[in-house]
Amino acid sequence: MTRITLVRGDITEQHADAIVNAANSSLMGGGGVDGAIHRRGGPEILAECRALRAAKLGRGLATGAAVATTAGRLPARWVIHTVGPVYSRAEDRSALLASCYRESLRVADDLGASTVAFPAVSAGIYGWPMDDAARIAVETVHGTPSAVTEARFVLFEARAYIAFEAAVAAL
Ligand code: AR6
Repeated sequence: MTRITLVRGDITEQHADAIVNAANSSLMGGGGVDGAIHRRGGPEILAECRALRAAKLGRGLATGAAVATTAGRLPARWVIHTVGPVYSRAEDRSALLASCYRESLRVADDLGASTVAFPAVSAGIYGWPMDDAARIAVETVHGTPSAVTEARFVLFEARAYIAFEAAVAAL
């Protein structure tokens, strides 16, 4: 049974076995959480991402998929990179967002990670409305069987924390 916890803060400072990165399919870094993780974690993470691209992800990491690297100088042991969908009003991409959380938990199980910190995937640069992003995140983690003992949502902004609190209360 995975316990869901919420904290306000910066995911790069989290002491957890793994932290999840809201990456893009290139795995070559970007803004938001992705930028912060590569900046604070140092060049080792990017070097591993390059190696993964060269070895088995020639076309990049698909939306909804997840893959792990070590965490360089971060307190966590691993970074699980996942690619959220860009929000669209025209098309329902919720299944892809749910897949990010399911696949990240699957990778965490493969690694033997018991504590995993998640950001609000897709709810920043990718434009997903926060309440909906929070509901999908919380319901998916709650509904996914895994050996992870703690899934910690690390929310940067007050409005994100409030949205996740409401989503947990609605479970
Ligand atoms: N710790 C925790 N949460 C954070 C942090 C942090 N250090 N920094 C930002 N957030 P985003 P996305 C929050 O944009 O929407 C990148 O360029 C942020 O306030 O990081 O999935 C990638 O390379 C928001 O609530 O991820 C992709 O191109 C949430 O994390 C693209 O952005 C997610 O915001 C991915 O966009």
